Amino acid sequence: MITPHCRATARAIAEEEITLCVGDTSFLDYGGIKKKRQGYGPQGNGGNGLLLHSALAVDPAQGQPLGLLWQKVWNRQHRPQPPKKETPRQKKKRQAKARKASRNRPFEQKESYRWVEAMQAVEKIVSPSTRTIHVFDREGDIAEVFEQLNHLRNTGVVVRASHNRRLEQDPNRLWEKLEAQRVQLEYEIDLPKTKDRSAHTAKLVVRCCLVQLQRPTRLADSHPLQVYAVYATEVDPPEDEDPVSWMLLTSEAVTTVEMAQTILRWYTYRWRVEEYHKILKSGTQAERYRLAAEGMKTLLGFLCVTAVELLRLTYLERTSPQRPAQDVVTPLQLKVLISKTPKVPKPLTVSWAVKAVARLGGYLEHRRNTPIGIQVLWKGWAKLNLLMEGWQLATQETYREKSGSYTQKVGLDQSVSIKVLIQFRAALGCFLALCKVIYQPISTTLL
Ligand SMILES: [Mn+2]
Repeated sequence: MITPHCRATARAIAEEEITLCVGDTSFLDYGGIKKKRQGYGPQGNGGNGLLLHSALAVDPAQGQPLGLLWQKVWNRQHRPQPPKKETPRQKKKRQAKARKASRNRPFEQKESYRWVEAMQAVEKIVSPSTRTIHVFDREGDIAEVFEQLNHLRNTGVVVRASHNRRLEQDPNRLWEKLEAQRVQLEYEIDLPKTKDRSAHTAKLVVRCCLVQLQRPTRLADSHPLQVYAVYATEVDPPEDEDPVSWMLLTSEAVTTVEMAQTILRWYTYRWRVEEYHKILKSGTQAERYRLAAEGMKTLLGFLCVTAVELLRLTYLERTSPQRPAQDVVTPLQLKVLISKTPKVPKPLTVSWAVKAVARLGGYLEHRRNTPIGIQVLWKGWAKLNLLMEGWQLATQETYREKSGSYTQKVGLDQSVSIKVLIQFRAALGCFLALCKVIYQPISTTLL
């Protein structure tokens, strides 16, 4: 569904030497759906929903989100109910059997395959002259991710380590090895707010070195897994907060302190993908719908593109406010925004356009100190779409008076075209189903 959007992102970064691709998985909860459960599945402790894994391109210099490069939506399978009168021994036996079955499943069928799948899929669509560096959190610390680097030409990673891995030909494990290194760098970094900590400037001490991770037995035949480790720990954290402690593993050569600093900065950009998932849920309200799973997966394609566009807009206002407004809004959106602005400045910049959208969403301009937030931008965006629809309806009305026909519509834009597309997909579905019905008897007679 979002393939055209991913291709457009890839085209936009084709000239870049390096692009970051930040990845993360999010649960979409549809627990309120009592019927139409088919196609949804459990998540965490039961529940009913979908899983969404996103790979978001981010510019390495300023952390500007650029668009999605890959996305996957899936659902877990409901487990069969355990037999009612089960003895503890039978239960143990059943669980051991399930564990063994999941161990023996090929990697491609496991959920963790998504991290490697993202690396492969992105390398396929990004230009061969661009190096893509994936940024993963601790969930992405799986040996297959590092192993995959041996098979891809233009792909690198920055992964936060989760396991205190053994090292090849070294009695120390990863953490011990890094703690034994001297401090190479002390510096300060701005950290965004997360659920575990407040937004603050952290003072970090950084150690780094080259390590060779021991291969798990399932990868015994593969090339050595050689990566650089960058270990940053916070000194004097804010009161009542745990100090930041990041063990980052990267394919990129960390031979200077500047590079170590760059790797740490890149890791902070991983937060963009979390923000994107947040917009998808709180802004476009992706969990509010009550559709059958197939329809929901299709609709998600639209919501995702809208959400990522909003994220891009929010950051463009901060990273390149002076670019022309035409870069972020369509001609029709521009017309509506100009009509809604009392004093139109010249030239029209990104900063003006984003503020104009935010103002529609209730942004108070006299409070200049507060940066434009995602919430207010989302509200403004929704209102802008409504205004555009009105604008289009009005222009169509005059058109109809002249020609007496509805069929030739003028000025189709986003909100209207989304509806048309959904209808088109439904029609296409019917058509394909019909084709199947007609085609099957023919093919059986032919055989
Ligand atoms: Mn995660």
